[in-house]
Amino acid sequence: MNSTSQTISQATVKTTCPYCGVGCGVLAEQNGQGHWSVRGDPEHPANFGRLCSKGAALAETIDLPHRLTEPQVRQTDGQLAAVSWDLALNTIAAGFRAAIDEFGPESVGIYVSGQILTEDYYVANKLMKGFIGAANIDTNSRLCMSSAVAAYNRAFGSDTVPVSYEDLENADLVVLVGSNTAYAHPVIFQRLVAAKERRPEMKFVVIDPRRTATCDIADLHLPLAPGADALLFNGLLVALADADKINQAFLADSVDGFEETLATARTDAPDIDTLAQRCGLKKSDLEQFFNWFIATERTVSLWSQGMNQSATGTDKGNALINCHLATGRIGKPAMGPFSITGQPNAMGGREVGGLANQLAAHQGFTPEAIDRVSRFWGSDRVAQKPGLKAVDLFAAAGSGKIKALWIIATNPVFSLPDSHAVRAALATCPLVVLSECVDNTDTAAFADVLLPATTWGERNGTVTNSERRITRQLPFIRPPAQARHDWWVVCEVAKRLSFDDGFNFPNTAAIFREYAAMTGFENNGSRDLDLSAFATFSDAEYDALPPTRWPQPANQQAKEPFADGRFFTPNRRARMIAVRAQGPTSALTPTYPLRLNNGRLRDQWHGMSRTGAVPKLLNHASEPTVSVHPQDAARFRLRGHQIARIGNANGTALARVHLDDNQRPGSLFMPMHWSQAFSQHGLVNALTDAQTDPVSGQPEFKTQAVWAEPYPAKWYGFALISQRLTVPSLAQFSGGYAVLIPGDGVVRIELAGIDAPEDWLGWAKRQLGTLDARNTVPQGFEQGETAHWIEFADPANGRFRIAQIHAGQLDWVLHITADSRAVDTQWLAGLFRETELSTLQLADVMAGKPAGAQTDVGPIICACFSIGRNTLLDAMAEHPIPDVKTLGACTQAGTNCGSCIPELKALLAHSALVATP
Ligand SMILES: Nc1nc2c(c(=O)[nH]1)N[C@H]1C(S)=C(S)[C@@H](COP(=O)(O)OP(=O)(O)OC[C@H]3O[C@@H](n4cnc5c(=O)[nH]c(N)nc54)[C@H](O)[C@@H]3O)O[C@H]1N2
Ligand SMILES: Nc1nc2c(c(=O)[nH]1)N[C@H]1C(S)=C(S)[C@@H](COP(=O)(O)OP(=O)(O)OC[C@H]3O[C@@H](n4cnc5c(=O)[nH]c(N)nc54)[C@H](O)[C@@H]3O)O[C@H]1N2
Ligand code: SF4
Ligand SMILES: [Mo]
Repeated sequence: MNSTSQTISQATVKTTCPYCGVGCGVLAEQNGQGHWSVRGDPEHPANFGRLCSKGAALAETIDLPHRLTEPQVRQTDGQLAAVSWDLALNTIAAGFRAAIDEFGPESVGIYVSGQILTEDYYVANKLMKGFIGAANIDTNSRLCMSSAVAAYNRAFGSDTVPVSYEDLENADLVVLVGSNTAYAHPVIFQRLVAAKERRPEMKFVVIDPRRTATCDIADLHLPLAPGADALLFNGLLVALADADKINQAFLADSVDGFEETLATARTDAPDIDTLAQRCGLKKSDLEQFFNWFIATERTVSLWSQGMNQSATGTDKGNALINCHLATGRIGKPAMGPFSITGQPNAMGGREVGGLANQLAAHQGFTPEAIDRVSRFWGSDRVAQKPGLKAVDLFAAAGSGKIKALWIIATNPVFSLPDSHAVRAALATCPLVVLSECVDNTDTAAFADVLLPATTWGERNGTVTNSERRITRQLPFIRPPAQARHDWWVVCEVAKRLSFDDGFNFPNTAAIFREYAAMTGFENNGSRDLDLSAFATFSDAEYDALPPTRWPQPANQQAKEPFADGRFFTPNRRARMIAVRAQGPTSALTPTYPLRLNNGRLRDQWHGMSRTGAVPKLLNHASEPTVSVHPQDAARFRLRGHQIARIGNANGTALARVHLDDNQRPGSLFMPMHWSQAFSQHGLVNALTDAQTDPVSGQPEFKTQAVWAEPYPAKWYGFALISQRLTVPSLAQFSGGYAVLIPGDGVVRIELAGIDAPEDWLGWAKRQLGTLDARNTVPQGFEQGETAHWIEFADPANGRFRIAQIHAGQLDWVLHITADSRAVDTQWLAGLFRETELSTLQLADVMAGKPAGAQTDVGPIICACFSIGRNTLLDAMAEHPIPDVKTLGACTQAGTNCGSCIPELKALLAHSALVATP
């Protein structure tokens, strides 16, 4: 870097966070030493400068470990070998061509992701539906909010999200349904907290079987029975009708289907007592919710996976939308039904047509749309009917119907339900192509062709957030030499399939222009999605595009959808959909007596390929846990911090027990984040059924019936391993519990097992890698170097401690105990930094604790400053601390991104309770 000063910022690039659908603007800034840092873009209308813990740690993910740097093709010996791009592309094209020629276009498929850019999405969709000529392209958004898409389409005739973040802030009542906003959309949550501070009369209702961190702002929490949402909203519709709150004028002018819908709702909700009992709620709570909804015109109902991830998620979405249509609370400021998107570009994918049942640019498979799209793309091969949805696409790969499958920016072995079936399908499919930026995802093991993709910080294109706002992602670092943009790869394969004409794009600006033109093509107000104002953008205008909400029609004023009471159905009237509530598909039985709920943690992103690389993001939760209500724990003999085995006919999982009275009794919660890359047996989808919603095809993830029992571990332990050594593969510990926890310079592996080895020293040397001259020399060491071991053994009590030392430094430490206790490993990890360990320090290693007065900071609560529970409790004991602000002033906790504020508040409330006699 040619720096003029060490402190002056050399470059600032405005881009967008690659994580959630809030779509926060990020400023990437380079200092004089060439280091990049990030902060929230104060001008971006999604976040106005805020970032959550994940966004704030983005700079620490720039050098991704396990980065995939070369194209690889599986050889006849079964191993992947690096090849040239030309060879990799030819292999894909030849495989696709052979399958299409022999078995037709429906024998190939593409599975994309809400984490690619709109331009990538557009060309992938164009290739599959426009030129290969079948619609077997689907996206992981199928697992995410396809039920909300289907519900919107049924109600409005279009997939239009009719609410903005400003509407949310200006509402008088916000109903959060099946959404843990505080963890999953933290910046929206922060905006809501700020709105409530400005207008304390604003009300929040949280509808979730668990009491989540989001309940921190709840005036009312409805811990409803899992899956009971449609009942609840049918009941609400009845209550609205009985309170005479139906907007008759709006119904007459704009809505069909009211009478039938209300009559159906009444069968589900004959009276309030029955309804409360069916929903598993207190009657008084239910009445309170209904009364607030009845009384509050400016109401936004926001929903996400607690409703969508269900075999009846579409009906649930419509039951909620029905209440807004019946009251006319839609298309006006501060009200409406708001399905929030999960991934950064889930919305962009919906726009271009990334879902198999949409053709392109919000057009379905009607004869007129097929004709229009054919003329626009200049292709006579456009797909004539919807293709296979995600779960069916993989089932077809398993049954041999799909011969070639290209997976881009998603990890289906981790994220699809019934992962055993997905593995079997990928093992069966003759050609599996995977475009990834890391090489160690669970899906990578099944790839026949592995392509190195560029990723955040390197990519160039657009994303659309939850409120339909398009923002640029701009590159600011150079990708690895062989990494390529996904759009480029798709176009290269298209050309090798001889579809040259449609895919000669010089850059993403050209793709964006074509896509914008398509949205306006023969539109004339007939379709909601219209970006034709951008169709004539120069490259420079594209680069400078400020965050903008659609529609943006050319030569016309942009109008807020539905403001005129007109919808996109053939008769321009919205439709209320009569739905009968149904329970979860997976039945509770004496064998499977518990419901397994699952979802997000605050600091992790899905399969952790990026967030798992940041040690401080692993502090808040570093292992797969299962949260259990104390009543259930007693019933199933589960003890806190020990390991539970959870299972059903699909498989089993192991997770650390977390006793939690925020759980609804009868229901367990596991985070969805642990794939095999990070834990041997922590994968939730080893347990989930591939049951899907008949309308949307979205799987039912959240209500699986399972059993739970104590894992009969005979030993517990952990290994700390210096990153100078090759970290052993978790597969070596497949017999037991094993979780990988990357740290600063030291990797921790948490372990537990049933069979204890006779000789722990021998086991440790085998499992952890030795630096023994008689064995092979691990990476980073020279032949002939030797190490030595120190050992403490107390077999009678099942305690063993072993350390390998080389040239005065720790290589690894293994601690084994007979029981399970939370052990503070921070001080021990610190010893790995010592270049010449003293005898005293070695004695500490063997003693298992530091001799000096070291403090244990406890479980980390504030990820930004790594502040633990004990530090916070000490501060509260020392000073009078009335609120989170004071706590922040004393300890720094919560003063950066603010994601931990709900937990800080809970801690303060808890300590106040304890202090009150
Ligand atoms: N930190 C973080 N944030 C993320 C992500 C991430 O991986 N990490 N992923 C992003 C993505 S792609 C998505 S889709 C979103 C998801 O965002 P959310 O939908 O908010 O996240 P989840 O934790 O999956 O589920 C939300 C809640 O649904 C509840 N729930 C379960 N069953 C029911 C039910 O029957 N009824 C109701 N009403 N609630 C129920 C669960 O208890 C849970 O608290 O998050 C996005 N943001
Ligand atoms: N049990 C259960 N299962 C679930 C859910 C749940 O709540 N419970 N939620 C579901 C939902 S809502 C979602 S969205 C899915 C998410 O599931 P996945 O999509 O499988 O999760 P990610 O780990 O985000 O996978 C994205 C991958 O893309 C790679 N990547 C990142 N950027 C790029 C890029 O620019 N190009 C390419 N080619 N690759 C890139 C990353 O390294 C990462 O491995 O999980 C679903 N599965
Ligand atoms: S809320 Fe957090 S994860 Fe979501 S876009 Fe903003 S900074 Fe990124
Ligand atoms: Mo998602």
